[in-house]
Amino acid sequence: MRGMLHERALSPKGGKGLSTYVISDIHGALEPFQELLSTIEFDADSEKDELYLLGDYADWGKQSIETLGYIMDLDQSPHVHCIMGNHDLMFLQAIESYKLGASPDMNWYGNNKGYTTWDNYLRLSESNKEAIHDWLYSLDFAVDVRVGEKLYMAAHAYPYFGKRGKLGQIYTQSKAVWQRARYDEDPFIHYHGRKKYDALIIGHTPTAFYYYSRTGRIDDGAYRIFFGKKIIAIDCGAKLFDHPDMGPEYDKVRLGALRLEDEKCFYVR
Ligand SMILES: [Mn+2]
Repeated sequence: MRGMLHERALSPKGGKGLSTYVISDIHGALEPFQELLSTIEFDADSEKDELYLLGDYADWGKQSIETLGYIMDLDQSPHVHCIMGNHDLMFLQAIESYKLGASPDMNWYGNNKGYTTWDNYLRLSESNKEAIHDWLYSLDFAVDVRVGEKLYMAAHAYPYFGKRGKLGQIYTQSKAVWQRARYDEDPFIHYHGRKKYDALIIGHTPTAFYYYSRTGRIDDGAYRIFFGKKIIAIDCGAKLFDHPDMGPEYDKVRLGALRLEDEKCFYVR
């Protein structure tokens, strides 16, 4: 569902209560994603549940197009909110180029493992191609989420505050999907508006990077949700699920969900 501000009360005590979940960087891992949704007992038809997906739905994983289709269906619910990631923006740019008769950018296709996405996209019917284009085009770059007393901004990588003229918009949108926040930074330092954000919730960078930045070492638990002073990082490395060749980290990566009411973390692998 589109829209910029969502307000949630805190969960009432007892039972599951109101639950606001964030998940990011699914990267074509459809079955783990479905397993995670059943782990958190997410019900897209319930007033009690809200789900924020912070981008990078496709690429890396083998089931990229299937994952997109599944999430596009989920997004029909008013309780599901999808944000743009850098991979989603690269895919959208590839589609736009294709419409003009050009090839997709090799940096996406190769370096960023968009090839399964693109090869399978080309096999889709024209109406399914158009549906994916329109959905990608509709994605927001950030959303405010209020849960109890706390105000979060959820974005793929970095804050986005909307229009600042054409160039400013392109620049800040690009930052919102690409810029790697540091573990100890206040990403709102240059924001001079009236809102008081408690934290930025992001995907984009596997959390092991943040644990390593903070402590100088990586342990077996490095692929868990990271809580910094002003950032909460939730990409636990699921993009490697279909890449056992990518080294020793493969055994440790997970797909995580965070419930904002009580900061409880859920994982599948
Ligand atoms: Mn990303």
